[in-house]
Amino acid sequence: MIKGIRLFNNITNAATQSQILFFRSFSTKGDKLKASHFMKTRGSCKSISIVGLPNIGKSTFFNALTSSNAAMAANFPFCTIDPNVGKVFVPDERLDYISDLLKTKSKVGVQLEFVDVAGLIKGAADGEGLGNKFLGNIRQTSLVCHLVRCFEDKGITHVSDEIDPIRDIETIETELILADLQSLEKMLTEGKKKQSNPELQMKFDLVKRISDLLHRGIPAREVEISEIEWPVFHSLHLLTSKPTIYTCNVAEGDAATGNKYTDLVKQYSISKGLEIEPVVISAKIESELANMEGNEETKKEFLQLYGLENNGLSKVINGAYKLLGLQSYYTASSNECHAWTFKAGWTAPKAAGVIHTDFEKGFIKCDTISYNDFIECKGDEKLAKEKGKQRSEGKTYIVNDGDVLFFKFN
Ligand SMILES: Nc1nc2c(ncn2[C@@H]2O[C@H](COP(=O)(O)OP(=O)(O)OP(=O)(O)O)[C@@H](O)[C@H]2O)c(=O)[nH]1
Ligand SMILES: [Mg+2]
Repeated sequence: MIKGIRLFNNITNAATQSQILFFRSFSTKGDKLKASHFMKTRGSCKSISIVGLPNIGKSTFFNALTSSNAAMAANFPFCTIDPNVGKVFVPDERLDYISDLLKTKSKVGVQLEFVDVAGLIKGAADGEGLGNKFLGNIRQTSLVCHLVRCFEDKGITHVSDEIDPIRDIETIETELILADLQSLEKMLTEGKKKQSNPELQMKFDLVKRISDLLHRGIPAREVEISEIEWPVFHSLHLLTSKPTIYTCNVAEGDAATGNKYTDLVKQYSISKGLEIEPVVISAKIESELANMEGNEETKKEFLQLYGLENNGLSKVINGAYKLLGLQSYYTASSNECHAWTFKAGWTAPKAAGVIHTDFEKGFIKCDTISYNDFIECKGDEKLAKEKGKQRSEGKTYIVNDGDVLFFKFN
C-alpha cells in the first residue's frame, strides 16, 4: 500500500538542473570534483544498507521500515549474521493524488531496497567479532544508513558498555576505511609493475591518491577525481565512497527533540562536511507504528503523541533522495499510475530507460506536463494541450521532478 505522507517537498531540493549543467561543463574540462558529486549525478540507486555496531537496533529498525519481522531482533550482539533484504514503497503524495484524480485501477510506487547488515566492531578488519566478511553486503548498496545508538538503557548491552556516539561512529568508519585499504592493497602492489600502460598508470595514480587519503582517515568519497577517472573510481566499489546518512536511534521521548547525544552527532557531521543533517529516529516508535492496526489517520495521531510529523522511513528516504540526487516522474493512464525514479539532469531517453531499455533505444519523443499543471488541468489532456501546458519534447529534454510523461518510441 502506498502511504500518503508529506515527503516530496524536500525531495525537490535535490540538485537543480542549473547545478547539474554547471557541473557538467565544469567536469568535462578535466577539472577535478569530489567523488561525492559524481556519486550524486552518476551513481545508481540500488539499495540502502543499515550499518552500525552490534545490538543498537538495526534489525528492529529494518523490520519497522519493511513492515515485517523478517529480521531477528534480540538483545545480544551479533544477532544478525546473514543480511536481511527487504523492499519498501517510497511514500508518495503526488502519486496518490494523480491516481485519485484519474481513478486508475492501480498505482505503483517507487521501491527502495534496504539491507540489514551484521554488526561491526573494532578490529573487524582483523577478524574480531564476525570479521569483515559481511562488508560485501554493503559494497553492493548505493547508500549507507549509519545507525548510531543515542539511547540509554542499562538493560540493552552496549559492546563498549557506555554510550558514546562519536566513538561508535569512528569505530565503524575506521573499519570501513581499513577494509577499503585492504581492497586497494593488491592493486597498489600490482600497479607498480605495470606503469608503462597509460590506462593502468591512471588507475594506479587514482588508487594511490585514494589510499593516501584513507591512510589519513578520510573516506574515499572525499577524493577529488576527474570525469575520466569516474568509471575507474566507480568500479572500485569502495565502502567509504557511499554517501552516508547518520541515523540516531533515540528513546521515544527524544524522538522529536533529539538529545545531548544527537547534538554531538550533529556537530560531528558538520565538522566532517556531511551534506545532510543526521536523521533522528526511535526504532521503538517505528516498531510500534509498523505493528499497529488502523488507518493512516490513526498512525498520524500516534506519531503526533510523540510530537512527530513523519515516520523514520520518510526521513531516511528524504535524505537518500537528496544525497543520491534522485527525483520522480510519473506515467498515467486510466489503468495504472506509476512513479519512476531518475537522477536530476537526466534526458528524456535516459529517464525512459528506467521503464525499459527499449524505451531508451527506440525513443522518438515524449509528451510532458508538470505535476502542478496536470493537477490544475485535472488530468484533462485536451485542456492541457489547449492551455499549452502539455508539450511535446525530444531527445535533449531534461526531465523535471514531478513531470507526468507519455513516451513515444519505436
Ligand atoms: N530501549 C531501546 N531498545 C532498543 C531500541 N532499538 C532496539 N532496541 C533493543 O535492542 C536490542 C537489539 O536490537 P537489534 O535490532 O537486534 O539490534 P542489531 O543492531 O540488529 O543487533 P545485531 O544484529 O546483533 O548487530 C533488542 O532487544 C531491541 O529490542 C530502542 O530504540 N530503544
Ligand atoms: Mg541485527
